[in-house]
Amino acid sequence: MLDRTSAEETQRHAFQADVIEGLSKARKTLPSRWLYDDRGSEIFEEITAVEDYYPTRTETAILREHAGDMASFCGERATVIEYGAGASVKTEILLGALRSPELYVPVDIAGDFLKASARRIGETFPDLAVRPVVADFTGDFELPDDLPEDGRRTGFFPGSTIGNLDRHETVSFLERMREHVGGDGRAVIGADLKKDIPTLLRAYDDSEGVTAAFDLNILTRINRELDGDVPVERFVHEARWNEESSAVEMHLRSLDDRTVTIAGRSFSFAAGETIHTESSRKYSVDGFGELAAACGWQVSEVWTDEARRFAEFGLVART
Ligand code: AVI
Repeated sequence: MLDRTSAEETQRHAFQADVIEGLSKARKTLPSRWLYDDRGSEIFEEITAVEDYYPTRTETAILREHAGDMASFCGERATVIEYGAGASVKTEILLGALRSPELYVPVDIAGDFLKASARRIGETFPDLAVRPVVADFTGDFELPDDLPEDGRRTGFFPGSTIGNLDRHETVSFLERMREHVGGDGRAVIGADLKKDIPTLLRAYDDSEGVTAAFDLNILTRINRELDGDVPVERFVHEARWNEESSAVEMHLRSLDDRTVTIAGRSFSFAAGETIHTESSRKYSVDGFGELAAACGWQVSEVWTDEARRFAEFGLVART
């Protein structure tokens, strides 16, 4: 395994390469995963508690209300594979409802974070075996080959993180998950549903300014880690609806014509030009079903809230 310093160095190089590539494009863009440095992750936690940002509390309520049905759906002696290990409360709701679960396999690229959440789950559920896997779940990776044979496998992907993947990543992800769970497998996936545009835009440009701080933090990160001179206060956060991709987009808009230097390179902005920092796709129940069907799944259950803001999809592997 890489030691901490070389892991950080590798990470910094990848960040620099993505920033240079993204800001060199005619339409400037940055991969959204770079929003999550320590400060970004902290601000994201704050977002989940903001009144205008409905997804987290809505999904948590759906999980609480339907945990018993979800447990039946997963079956007895289940192995649960969670893609991304960050959703502590949601994970605990599902695991707590399962009947004699066999094993929990959290998958996350952040080794320290993964270890901490695996330890916490182990303490909360002392009878449950926990087998963390360090991997980037948006790429190909293998599960340990000695997972239990009895009991079904369920892939768990809450949080509507699926909405942050592009079309190609979403398809590969659903196909990979299908392979991981095998013939009799299941999946429980949280996805945010299409709704009126003002509600969507408010969720991504909240009145408390927390999402704006989250978005702008990527510029602070660029200045700190890549020796940049971007005047953060001369950029503003913006949320836009993109009908074609059915996504809310976050952008950072430059207020002025300016040239900035990052990692020794110059990048020019026209006043009003933006950097696209994230897309958050919103699904219809039918649209999600069609996508899942194209990736080897069938929608069996749709657990949703009364206002149908958010859905937890129960998928069955098609054989
Ligand atoms: C992590 N992800 C599901 C969030 C979302 O809603 O797309 C990220 C986020 N960006 C701004 N607010 C929340």
